[in-house]
Amino acid sequence: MRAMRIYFAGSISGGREDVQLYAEIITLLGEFGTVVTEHVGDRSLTAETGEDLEPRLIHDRDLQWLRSADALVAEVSTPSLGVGYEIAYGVQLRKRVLCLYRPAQGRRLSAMVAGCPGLRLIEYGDAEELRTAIKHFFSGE
Ligand code: 6K6
Repeated sequence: MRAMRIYFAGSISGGREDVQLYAEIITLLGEFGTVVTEHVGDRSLTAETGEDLEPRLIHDRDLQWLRSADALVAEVSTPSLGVGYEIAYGVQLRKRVLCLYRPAQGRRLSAMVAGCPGLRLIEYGDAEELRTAIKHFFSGE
């Protein structure tokens, strides 16, 4: 049986404040399958420089990876156009979609994610809750 392919989505142009957290989530996801987007947790990929590739190539490559994935896991605490776009695409393709959100004062998750029936949304506060949410999602609970 081939390993599950997991597409992890996290903010790049939207801001890299959570990049360390993305790297930790990618490590956790590695217990359940192959993460096809490990670069999202790479500190050297910044909002200003990004990857040194044409936007069209990034777009087509990322959507190809998403089509080939079994599940999409998105960290949505930092708002990102690209992550929202990937979530919509994953939902349209009827992929399994998990959105991870850390509530904080002064911000609110977009209703387009919070109200989407095609995904699982988990709110978490610490690393333990994050781990539990990911474990439950991949064990089908
Ligand atoms: C240009 C400017 C900053 O970064 C870039 C290009 N680099 C990217 N390389 C790989 N994937 C990307 C890149 N930019 C966006 N993505 C995809 O969109 C990733 O899969 C992320 O999950 C998501 C981030 O979207 P934005 O809008 O925050 O960049």
